[in-house]
Amino acid sequence: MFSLMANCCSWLKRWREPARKVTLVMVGLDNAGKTAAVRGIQGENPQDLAPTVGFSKVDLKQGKFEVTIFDLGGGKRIRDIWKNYYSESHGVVFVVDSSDVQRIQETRETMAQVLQHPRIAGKPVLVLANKQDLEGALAEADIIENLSLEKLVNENKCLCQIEPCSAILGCGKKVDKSIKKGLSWLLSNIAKDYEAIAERVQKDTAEQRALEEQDKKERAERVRRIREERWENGNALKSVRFVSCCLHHVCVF
Ligand code: G3D
Ligand code: MG
Repeated sequence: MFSLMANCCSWLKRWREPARKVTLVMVGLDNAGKTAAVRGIQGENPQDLAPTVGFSKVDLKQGKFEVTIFDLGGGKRIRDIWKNYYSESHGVVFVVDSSDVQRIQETRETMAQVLQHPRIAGKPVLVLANKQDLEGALAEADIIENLSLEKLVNENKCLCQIEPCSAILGCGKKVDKSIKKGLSWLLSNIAKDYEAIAERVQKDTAEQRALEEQDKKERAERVRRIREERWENGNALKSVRFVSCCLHHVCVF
């Protein structure tokens, strides 16, 4: 009887809690299946895809969470923008193409760079070992070994869960259960430490905005100076032309 009342109280407490806003960054090499996974979670056809140019932002509701997912382009040249999204992220979804054995080292190096970043280290990470439906796809244990996942997450103090999955299996309610399970794991681990992560997100985001603002001012100042120099040079050139024109007239007379 007592435990029933305790359960009711904790359910009531959770029910009255306000919705929590969570931002996730979804990264991984190009072609890993990030957009397919996010579309499946969103309830849209995961096979109806175009390559991600830059990034796409997806807002969805998951139980008590209002989730924003930044699905970032994974091409080598665009990976440099990922760090711009780290400060506002509460957690990470790293998608791996388990069938692409040739690029597993590149995946390992990329994952190491993400987890080592000071604005990511310490945050929870979900690894989706995607494309398990393809023949020759690496199994969970092989992925853990090839990515040195245990070492990586221990060194960077990231809670981590790996889910072997297939993003093209279905969408909405029919999305691969492992993706659903992984997402619930990630959200519940963020919720457990929500105040601390949210405080960090707020501080890091404010710092990043201040840096961006400073950058913007410096760039504007540089442009102003270049324009000023050009204007001065232009005027100097006009004076030279004017003087040479006068001299020419003097000579003619
Ligand atoms: P990205 O966003 O990480 O770059 P995409 O990757 O989601 O755009 O997916 C890249 C390609 O992989 C797509 O095929 C997509 O259909 C396929 N794909 C994604 N997930 C899976 C999966 O679990 N299994 C299989 N077999 N294929 C998957 P196309 O042909 O459109 O390039
Ligand atoms: Mg994409």
